[in-house]
Formats: sequence, C-alpha cells, structure tokens
Amino acid sequence: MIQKLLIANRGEIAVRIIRACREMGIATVAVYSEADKESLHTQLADEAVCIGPGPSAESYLNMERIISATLVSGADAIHPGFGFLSENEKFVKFCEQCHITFVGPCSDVIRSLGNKQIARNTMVAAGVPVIPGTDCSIYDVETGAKEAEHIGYPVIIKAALGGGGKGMRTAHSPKEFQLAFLTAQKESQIAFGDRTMYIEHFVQHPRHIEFQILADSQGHVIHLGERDCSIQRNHQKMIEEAPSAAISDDLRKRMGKAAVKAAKAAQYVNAGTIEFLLEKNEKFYFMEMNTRIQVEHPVTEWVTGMDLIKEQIRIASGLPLNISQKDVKIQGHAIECRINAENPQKNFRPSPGLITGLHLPGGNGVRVDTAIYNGYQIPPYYDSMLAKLIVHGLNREDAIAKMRSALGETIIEGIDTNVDYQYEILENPDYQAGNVDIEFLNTHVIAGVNIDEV
Ligand code: MV4
Repeated sequence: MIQKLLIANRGEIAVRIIRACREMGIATVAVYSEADKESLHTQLADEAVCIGPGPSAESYLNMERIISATLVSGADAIHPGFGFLSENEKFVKFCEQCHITFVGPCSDVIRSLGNKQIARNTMVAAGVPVIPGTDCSIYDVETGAKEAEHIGYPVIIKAALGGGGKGMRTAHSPKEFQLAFLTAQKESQIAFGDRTMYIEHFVQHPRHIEFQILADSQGHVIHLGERDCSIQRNHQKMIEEAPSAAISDDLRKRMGKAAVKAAKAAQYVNAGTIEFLLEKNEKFYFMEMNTRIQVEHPVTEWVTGMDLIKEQIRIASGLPLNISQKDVKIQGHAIECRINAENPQKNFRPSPGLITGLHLPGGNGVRVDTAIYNGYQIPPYYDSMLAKLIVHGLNREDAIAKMRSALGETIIEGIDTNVDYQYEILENPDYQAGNVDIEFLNTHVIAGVNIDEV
C-alpha cells in the first residue's frame, strides 16, 4: 500500500486528494509555487515543498523539480490530479524509471490513447462503434480531400495528438476543405509539433456523454454509468450531470458494455473516462479516452456512493476492485456547476484578485469542492475555476431545484464570477426539459449573453 503520496497539483483537486489520503491514513506532500504559498493545499498537507515561481511552466509543469521533491520527501507515489502533468507520457515514464508509483495508467497506455488516430483504430478492431472516418494518418491536403469526399460532407479534420478542440476544423463542402485542413494542421504543428491528421464525418448537434470506468491490475473492468457534459463553451465544460436525461436503462447497458470493451482493448488500469457522442436516434460513437481523474468526477461519486480518488489509490497500490458490475447502482440525480472567476458579459474574461467576502452554500444534498477562503488572493497564472458546486436530489427536477437554491445563496465578493450566468442556465426551459446538446450555449441567449456574438 502507498504510505506517502505527493500531490502534483493545486487548488480544489489537490485538497480533494489530501482529504482522501487523510481518511486512508496516507501521509501527504504538497508541492506549491511561489504564488501558492498561502494556498489551502499548501496548508492542509502534512508537508509542503516549494517547486518554483508562479508560472506553471516553472513549477507545476516542471518534471525534474516534482520528481526531486518526491525523492527528497520520501514519498512513494504521485497523484497528478487533472491538467498539468496528468496525461504526460514523458512524466509517467520518468516516474516509472525512478520507481515512483504513478496514480494512473502506465506510460505506454497514455501514449496509445493520447494518439487519437491509434485509439480510434484500437476501438475499430475491438468492435466499439466509432464515427465513420479515415483508418490511416493523413498528411497532405489532396489525400485528405479525397477521403472527405468518400466519407461524405460535412467532415471534421482532427489532429492525431489533439483533444479538447485544439487542431480541429470542420468543412461543410469541398470548397471549405483546403483552408480547414491546412489551418488545423498548422495549429497541430504549433501545439503538438506533429502534422498527423485524421478525418471523420461531422456529427451535428450530438450530446457529449462520457462513461466512468475503473480497471484494476488483475484485469477486472467495471463502469459507473455516464455523465452528460453537453453544457460547455469553447470545450470548457460548465455543467455536468449524472445520469443523463437522454439515456434509458437499456442504452446505458449498451454504452456501458462498449465503454468496458474500450478500456479492455486499451489494456487500461486505474480510473478512466470514455467519451462518446450521442445522436438523437440513440446512435453513439467512441470519441476519445481520458486517462486522468476528471473535474466532474463528484457527480459519479454521488450517484454511485463511491470515492473515486480512494479507488484510484487502491488500484495504484495493486489491490483488486472490491465490487463487480452488478453491485453498481445509480441512485438519484447529481448536477455539478463549475464556478469560475470570469466575467460572462465580457467574453468570459478571467477575473483574478482578492476575495473580500464569501458565503458558500451547504445543507442537505449540497457539496462544495473548493480551495478558496475569505481573504484568498487568486493568482493570475492558473485556471479560473474557483469551486465546484455539486448537488444530489431524488431526480433531475429535484436536483435542479437544489442547485438553483445553492447558486442563489452563493456570495463571492471582490472578483467577477459566472454564478449568475449558471443560475440563468438552470432557469432555461430547454435546460429544464433536458433538451440539450453540445451547441446549447451557442443556440440560447443566457443572461443576455449570446456566445456566437461575443
Ligand atoms: C467531433 C464532433 C462532431 N463530429 N467529432 C471536440 C473536442 C474533441 N474531444 C472532439 N470534439 C468533437 N468531435 C465528430 N466526428 C464534435 C466535437 C465537439 C464537441 C464534442 C464534445 C463536447 C463539446 C464539443 C464542442 C465542439 C465540438
């Protein structure tokens, strides 16, 4: 069993991991940047090591400093949280070479799934439904245009090493293809140093549905149901919920089977997420697999009663899963709203600064995951997410009512936040009817904000 864990992250996820360790009797080491000296994770951990200046590249992304901090503190494992080095194959390889347990899958699996073209082919071979598209890497625009003609327009051109929307362009007709391809490829070259592209049919107005899976090192794989993450802006999720209003028990069984098949095909170990696109006619397609714990994991925790961070740590310690698929029951409905320091009226411009007043909600069925406190100075260097507000109700309607109450009670003074914007989404009749897809925020005016206009 892991004795001492270093958390290579900051903010609410670092705090979430420290709390899980404390419950499990595992000692914790925080790493922090000079800008995070007063941060909650720095104060809550048993030990804390400064790893460099504020900018991430010099601290939370600095592999040598993080490995050194691990060895110096005598920690035997690293939990990467999400973002930063969590899906960095090179960092995980580094850990493996230093005999440090990485809480996540091994570097080979991260590399195979990080290349979306390879992941796609793995899933085709395993019989997991994928979106019609190319089965070979595409490097030049002429070959690409021929393939696009064959697939049928509209198409989407994606970078093999992409994900989260980078190096991705759509083309609705042959006329648009050349510019879209070259733009996506150039973006991929700059962001990933790689020109490998692939092409798929462009699925219009789908939902984003992702399945949580757990896989142990003995080869057992289970799924914990889905999260509906359709409410997003610029590939940043805003609201996530479990279960999805669009998924019947029968469809959940079929998608869950596909998710487990996908994880097995990838020889996956630890907690992972299979992303699908879901069409109105219940057709679903594998999109990519995320190899980290995700921001929105609490909604799955609440409908299944499990602690996903503890499960990750147990799996990384070599323990087998102590439940099987038939033990997984989805109970009630959970919703998460991400509270960001940003101004929706000003194109969601980030709003770092001093928190001068704070009241967070609580009570029956309300959970707040955050690292902020009254008097906390939000540094300008990192992600704008301040808190996750999570509620659990008997059903979706009940959960929406709880979330409206919780958002209505929330007071964060000194900076701009998206709390009112989130409240307005929950008031929207289409949202309340469960009538959502990935274009929701582009096709609805929320709090006077039309995203396509700003
Ligand atoms: C797609 C798609 C439609 N058709 N692929 C977005 C990021 C990356 N995970 C892949 N993405 C998409 N791939 C095909 N063939 C639409 C998206 C997409 C999207 C997916 C999920 C959630 C939000 C999204 C926003 C824009 C585009």
